[in-house]
Amino acid sequence: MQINTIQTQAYSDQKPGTSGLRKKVKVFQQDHYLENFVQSIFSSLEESDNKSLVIGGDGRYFNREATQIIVKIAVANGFTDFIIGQDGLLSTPAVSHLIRKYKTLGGLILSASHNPGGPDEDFGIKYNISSGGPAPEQYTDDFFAYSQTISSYQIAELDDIDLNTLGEQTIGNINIRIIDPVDDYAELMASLFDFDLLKSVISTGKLSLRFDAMHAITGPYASRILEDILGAPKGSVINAIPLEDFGGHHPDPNLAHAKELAELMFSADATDFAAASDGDGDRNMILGNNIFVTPSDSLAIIAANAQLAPGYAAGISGVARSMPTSQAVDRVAKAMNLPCFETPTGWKFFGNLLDADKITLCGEESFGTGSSHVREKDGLWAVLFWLNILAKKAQPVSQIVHEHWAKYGRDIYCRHDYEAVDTEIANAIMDHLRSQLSALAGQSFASYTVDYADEFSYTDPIDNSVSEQQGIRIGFTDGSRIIFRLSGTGTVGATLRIYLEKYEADATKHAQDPQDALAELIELAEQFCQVKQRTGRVEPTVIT
Ligand code: G16
Repeated sequence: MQINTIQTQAYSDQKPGTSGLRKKVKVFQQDHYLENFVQSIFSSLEESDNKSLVIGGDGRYFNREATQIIVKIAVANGFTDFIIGQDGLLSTPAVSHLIRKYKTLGGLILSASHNPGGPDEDFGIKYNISSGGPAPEQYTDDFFAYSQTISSYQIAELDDIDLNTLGEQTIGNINIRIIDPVDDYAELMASLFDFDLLKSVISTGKLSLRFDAMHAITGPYASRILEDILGAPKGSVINAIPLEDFGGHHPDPNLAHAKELAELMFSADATDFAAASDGDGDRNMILGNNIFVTPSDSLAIIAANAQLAPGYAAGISGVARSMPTSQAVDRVAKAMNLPCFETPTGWKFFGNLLDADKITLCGEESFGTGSSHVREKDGLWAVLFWLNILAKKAQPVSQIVHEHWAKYGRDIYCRHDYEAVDTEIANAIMDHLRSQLSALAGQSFASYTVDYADEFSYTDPIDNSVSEQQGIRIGFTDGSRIIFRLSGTGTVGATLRIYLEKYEADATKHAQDPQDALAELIELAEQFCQVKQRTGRVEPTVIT
C-alpha cells in the first residue's frame, strides 16, 4: 500500500478545549487542517503494540468525510484494526464502551456535542484513551505542541471505505469492522437496569414517556431501547432521525433548546416522564409532569436511589461533581457516608477517580451524568436510571424530587450564559473579578456575607497533576455561591457562564422559582462582574 508524505504548515489554533478541538466546519475544511490535527494526535501517542481504534461521530455535517480521512492517516501511521459505526455513527458513550469492551488503543469521536451542525456551523474531534475516557490534559497538551511545529503528515493511498455495509472489510493487513452502532450499547444498558420491570410498566402504559433525540445521535439508540425493547409506543421518541444539521436547531437538551418538549411537560398533555439528549448523546435533560429536574438535583437523586438499579445494587464507592455543579450531591454523600470529590469542569477530570474506583457516579451541571460503566457522561443511561427509579418507587417525578428536597434541603440553582462576547471584553471581566478576590472575604452585600473568594485550582488525587484557573468562586457564609467561568467549548468569541446557587432548608420555600429565589445573587453577580455594563447586553443569552 502506498503511503504518501504530504508537506503542510502548522495552524496556530489547534489547542483542544474542555472537550477536544471544536471549530467551525469551514475551519476544519481548510487545507490540511484536519489532517494536521489527526497526525499530531498519532505522533504524540506513545509507541504501542495495540494498533486498533474505534471511530464514530454524531452524524453532523463533515462526519463522513472526516471518517475517511482519519482512517487513511491512521493506516499510514501503522493502525491495522478499526471498529467503525455504520454510516460513521456512534454516540460518545458508545465509543467509550467499545474502546473498553474491545480493548482498543483508543478512539476518535467526531462531534461538537451540543453545538449546531451544518456547513456554516460546528465540527469537532476528540481522542479518547484506552480507558475509554477523553484524553487528559497531559495528552492534549502534547497534541497541541505537536500541531505547532508539524511540517508533514502521512496518508495511505486507499479507496474510501464502505461505511454503509455491516461486516468486515479486509485490505491487505488492514481489518475494518463496520458495526451496528446500537447493539453493544443496548446490551450494556440491559446489564445495568431492570429491563423486565421497565418493560412491564412502559409497554403497558403505566409509565408514559417522551424522548426528544433532537435529530441527533440518540435517535437510533432511543428508538431501539425505549420503543423496540421496552415497548414504548411508536412515536414516543421524537426527532429520532439524525440529520447533518440537526434540523437547523441546537441539539442542546435544556429548557431553551428542547422547547417543544418542555412545553409539552408543562401542559395538560404531559407524559409521566420526558427527557432529551444532545448531539453526541452524552448529555441529558430530565423532566416530569410539570417539573424540570436540574442536572445537579438529578445527580443527587440518582446517588440517593442508586441501589434501586441492579447494576448499582451492591452499593457505590463515592461520587464526584464538577466545581460549578450544585452541592446537592454532597449532602447525599454525607448522609450515606460516601466520599465526594469536586473537580474542574470537563468529564476528563473524572477519569482517574473512576479508574481508581474512588467514585461510581459523577455529574455536571451542564446536563451530564454518568458512572463507571463507561468513561464519558451518558444521556440515555441517565434516562434509564430515572425510569428504573420511577418504576421501582411507583411515584411521579415531582414527588420523588420534593421528597428528596424535604429530606436534604434544596440547592436552588441556575446558570446564566452570555454567549459570543468579545474575547477581550470577556478576559477583562475575568481580570476585573480576579482583582477583587483578595478583598472580598468578610464583606457583606445585601443579605449575604462573603466567606471566601478565590480561583479554583485542582490537584488530581491520583496522579497529583495540577489544573489552575478553573473558575472564580465567591462563597457566602450561608453556603450560597456565585461562580464565574469562561466556557471551553464555544467557537465564537467567548461565553461567560455565571453559576448561582442558594441552599434552602425550609420545605415551605421549596416550590420557589429559581429566578426569584436567586434574584439577589443575580444582582450581586452583575455588581461583581459588570457583564451587562461592559457588553451592553440586557439579559443572558441562555438561562438553564
Ligand atoms: C463538555 C464537557 C463537559 C463540560 C461541558 C461544558 O461537554 O465534556 O465536561 O461540562 O463541555 O463545558 P464549558 O462550560 O467549558 O463549555 P460536551 O457535552 O459539550 O462534550
